[in-house]
Amino acid sequence: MYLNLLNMLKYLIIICVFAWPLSLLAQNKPLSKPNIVILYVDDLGYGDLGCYGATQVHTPNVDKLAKNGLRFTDGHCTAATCTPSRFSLLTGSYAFRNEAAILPGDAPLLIRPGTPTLPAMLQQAGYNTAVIGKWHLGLGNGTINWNEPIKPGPAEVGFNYSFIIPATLDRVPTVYVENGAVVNLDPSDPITVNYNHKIGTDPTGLERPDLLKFKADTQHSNTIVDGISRIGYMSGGQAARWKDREMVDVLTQKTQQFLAQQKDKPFFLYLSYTDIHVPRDPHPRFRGATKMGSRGDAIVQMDWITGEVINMLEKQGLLKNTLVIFTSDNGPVLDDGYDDHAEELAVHHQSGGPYKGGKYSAYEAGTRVPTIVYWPGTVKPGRSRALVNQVDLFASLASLTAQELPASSAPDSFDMLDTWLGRSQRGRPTMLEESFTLALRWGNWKWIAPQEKEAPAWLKDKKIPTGLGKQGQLYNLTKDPAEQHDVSGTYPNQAKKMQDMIGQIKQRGKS
Ligand code: NG6
Ligand code: CA
Repeated sequence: MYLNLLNMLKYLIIICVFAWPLSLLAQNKPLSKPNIVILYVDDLGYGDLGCYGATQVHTPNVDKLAKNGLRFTDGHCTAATCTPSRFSLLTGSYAFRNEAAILPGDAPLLIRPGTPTLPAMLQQAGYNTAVIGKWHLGLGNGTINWNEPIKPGPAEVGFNYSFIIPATLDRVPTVYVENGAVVNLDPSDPITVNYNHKIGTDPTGLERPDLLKFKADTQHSNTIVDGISRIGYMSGGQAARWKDREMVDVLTQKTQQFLAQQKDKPFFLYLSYTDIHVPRDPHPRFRGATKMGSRGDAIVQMDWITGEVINMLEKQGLLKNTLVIFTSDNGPVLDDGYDDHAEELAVHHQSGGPYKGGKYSAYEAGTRVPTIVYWPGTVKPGRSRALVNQVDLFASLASLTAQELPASSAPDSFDMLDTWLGRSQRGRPTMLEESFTLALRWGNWKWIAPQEKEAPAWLKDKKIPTGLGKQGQLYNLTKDPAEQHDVSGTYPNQAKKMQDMIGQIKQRGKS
């Protein structure tokens, strides 16, 4: 009798031990492997959306995501420029560890194949992965032959499918690359690219300003493609060259194709918009959508494509099982090399919201960007003030999909899943902000490290406050969110402590 009871107890325990995780799994099933979509805008500032206070531009589609999702007010990309932020997003590592800086259009791949990456981790978790849009992380191993299969590239760092522009809208080669091959390449008209000297017979902006849609500064006055002079020289590939005004529809169509093919596996889509980076030449149907010229109209175009993607997910019945993260790669910039009147037309618009600086800047608007998480039925609508950073998406999404990260991977990425999904208000205790110097957030304290090096000459000509200086600066963002009053003189110990903390982050792996 006694033995029987013991046996029964044993079975009960066995049943419980096995059934409990199974029941958890069943409960969590829709949670553990949702589709994941990162909508990554180029150069969108904190104040550029209606849901973040803009009044001169209407962004109903993104505003809807914010209204029905979780809107962060202290969400950051890791750096105030593109390549470093993208490097961090995909590797979970601060960019300075790899000296990641803005790359030319013919630079080699910055992420070494074999490096643990967010898409590779998701592949491991059973996802089909894709990147569509701007890449700007380099391609190939050295000198790229654009007329042959181009690798390593997205495929070698974890993407099953890629349809990219290699660098930026303002850099050659101005072609799409699909799964490592230039789209529409005519072998009898091979592509050559050079970032040092002119090649081929295409006119440059300096030679033929009369051919230009808008004037440009010297750096942006090399080969003219589609009426716009670019950075760098290019010859050949006439049939392959993109048309700026058609790009939004090309990217929408590619996204549609990718989504339509998804059936059995969960998918990860990194949709990397080319808006609202310069040169801003939106489709004519968006022209005049705002009174802010092409920068405002590009924001409306960006809002449109966002709405299209959400509609596609809805039509396919995927919304409830798709985690959408909408954010930007760096803060805003108005004049970035082309004479598109962005500055003079933005008189009533604060592209950085209440924050100082913008793209290239160590001040808050350099990295504090719109950040919205949308997952109907799972993420409760609301607002979060927690300090979050894109570098944590790697570890957080690994946690969501139950993947173990090897100790050596994603050294700066922390599992902040509960915060990203709004289940917790706990933010990062500390966080680096990378620009031409390093800054550290520690709660609401902000320290901008002293920097001996000066800003590049082209940046000095702009009105952007970079935050660079031989003296460090300390701000209390609770009292002074716009970083107007440097209090390092009043709190020298705090300043020293934070400078030391930057030193420690540089030394150690995990920060
Ligand atoms: C800068 C370019 C700027 C932009 C930026 C990269 C000059 C003078 N300025 O060097 O126009 O292309 O690089 O932007 O060349 S990012 O968003 O990709 O980081
Ligand atoms: Ca950018």
